[in-house]
Amino acid sequence: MEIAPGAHHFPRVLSTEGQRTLAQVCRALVDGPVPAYVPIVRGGGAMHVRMLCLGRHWNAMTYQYESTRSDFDGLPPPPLPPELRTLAREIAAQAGMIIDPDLCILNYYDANGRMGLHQDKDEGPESIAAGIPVVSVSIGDTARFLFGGLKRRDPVDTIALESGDAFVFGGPARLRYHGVSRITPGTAPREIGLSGRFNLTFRQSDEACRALS
Ligand SMILES: O=C(O)CCC(=O)C(=O)O
Repeated sequence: MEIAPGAHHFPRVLSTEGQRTLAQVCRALVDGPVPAYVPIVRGGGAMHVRMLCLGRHWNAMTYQYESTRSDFDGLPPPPLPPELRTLAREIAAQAGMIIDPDLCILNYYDANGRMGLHQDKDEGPESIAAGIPVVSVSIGDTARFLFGGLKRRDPVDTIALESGDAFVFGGPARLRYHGVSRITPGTAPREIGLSGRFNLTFRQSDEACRALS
């Protein structure tokens, strides 16, 4: 379903079994040796998610990617698992887009989880100018996803992102504002054994663009 030029919502790209497997992978990662944490942003406020970056770390103080978590514990982020990279590539292809992601931001939302309207613009000028998409995959509780325009004050569409859904925004939609206003607790399919919501956003940084060229 094309929401806007370059923005596609794919309901239930993951089967129930696929969601269950992904939930297990995400849980093992966020509770693993390099655990998810609640980032403090540069204004001093705490984010309303637990975050774990894979491949490269997004520093919430500098809004830059780096090889160690210098705003938290100094550890290198876990690598991006190859099967997740493949999943992102396949979903982008369904939208007619190409990505070779080198990083993923994995966020866990509890019942009070949310994320303010923002643009994803830290991946670098080359990646953004090329319109390389952000590929988002959601599992667990349904989120009220807000998808706006290129200016913060533009009107927003509200889209329910359910468990197993993907959302891809690239090309002319790459810099659209987006966020999550709320989670609906208890809406995750019972079979996947997850309370709350995981969202994974796959991205390709300029470093990866240069390595490929
Ligand atoms: O959780 C979502 O659906 C959106 C996540 C997001 O906007 C981000 O990680 O930048």
